[in-house]
Amino acid sequence: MTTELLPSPAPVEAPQPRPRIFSGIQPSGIVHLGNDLGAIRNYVMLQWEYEAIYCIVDYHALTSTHDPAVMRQRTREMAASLLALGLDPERCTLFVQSHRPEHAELMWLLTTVTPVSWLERTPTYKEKKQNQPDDINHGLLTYPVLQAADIAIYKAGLVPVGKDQAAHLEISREIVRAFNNRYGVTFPEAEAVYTEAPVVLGTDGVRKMSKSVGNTIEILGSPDEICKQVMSMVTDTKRILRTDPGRPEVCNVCQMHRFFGDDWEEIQDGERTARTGCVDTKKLLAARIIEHYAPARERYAELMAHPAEIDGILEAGADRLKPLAQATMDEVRTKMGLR
Ligand code: AQP
Repeated sequence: MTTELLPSPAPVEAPQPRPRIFSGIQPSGIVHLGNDLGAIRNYVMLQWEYEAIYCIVDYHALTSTHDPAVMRQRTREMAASLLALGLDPERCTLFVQSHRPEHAELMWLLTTVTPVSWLERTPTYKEKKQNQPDDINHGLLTYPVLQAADIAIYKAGLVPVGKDQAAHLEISREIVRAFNNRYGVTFPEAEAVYTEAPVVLGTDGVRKMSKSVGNTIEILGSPDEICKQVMSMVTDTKRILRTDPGRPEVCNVCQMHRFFGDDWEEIQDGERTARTGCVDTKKLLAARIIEHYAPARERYAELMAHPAEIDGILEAGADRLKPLAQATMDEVRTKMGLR
């Protein structure tokens, strides 16, 4: 009788931790199409593959929102918007920046490795100086250091954002590099992750869609509001008559159709051959945006009717992050000679 050797059991592999990502969004109340196509779609998708941490950055918003009641309301609205658009608190951690005060402490420590000249050259700082000349507070200048701290405190390696954040993220990388050089490697230099629409143009068809410019399409607004905003969109400025052939490659309306339906080629062709007019293309886009976001709009209304549920999710998120944030702070304080 031969004795057969049993095959040795395959080594049991420990489950690999999912790589960590982080992103922040300001509690601005409204969510526009640029936020969704440029960033939130990635938040939703990446929560399945990554350990995803998403933060409503109220400390940042204090640089321009000064009414406490407005701040509270907008924070809740932003949380409800993100949840309505698909963030799942079972798959990701959603929390409010000020609920984890370690962000502010790390920011202070990082300011000590950050030359002021880096901050003064930030494009958004220069922009804000023009947009709110009567309120150039120090927070506007140090905004990128707080952003660096937001990402670094969780040692996130990837940051889903829109392209408008590229310069900020580059400064974040420089800041953590400066820290690592001085105190030893502590933080990863996080990389941006972009969607297929890293820059969504506003209804003017020229500038980035942005609340402060007032060229937004508010996706969770009423169908009437969405319709009005879409119908105000600037199309191909060289197409004067209905019979003029259009240039879909420069028409913002046509470009947006790419994300709402699988007949983009046909829509482009219709415009190119003047088979369809700009008004037709806009009406169709408005209808599709309204339809696409209808379930999110419904969910948003439900959530806003149950504020305690929203607050519970945010609180649980901040609690879950406490050990991680505190471990980083312990390490940083030790490395900097603070203990
Ligand atoms: N137009 C856009 N195209 C692509 N991505 C965009 N994002 C914002 N606008 C566009 C991305 O959305 C995320 C949240 O950004 P934020 O917190 O800066 O959002 P916001 O305040 O709503 O952006 P605005 O409208 O541009 O604000 P203001 O006018 O106040 O400065 C980020 O990942 C951002 O890249």
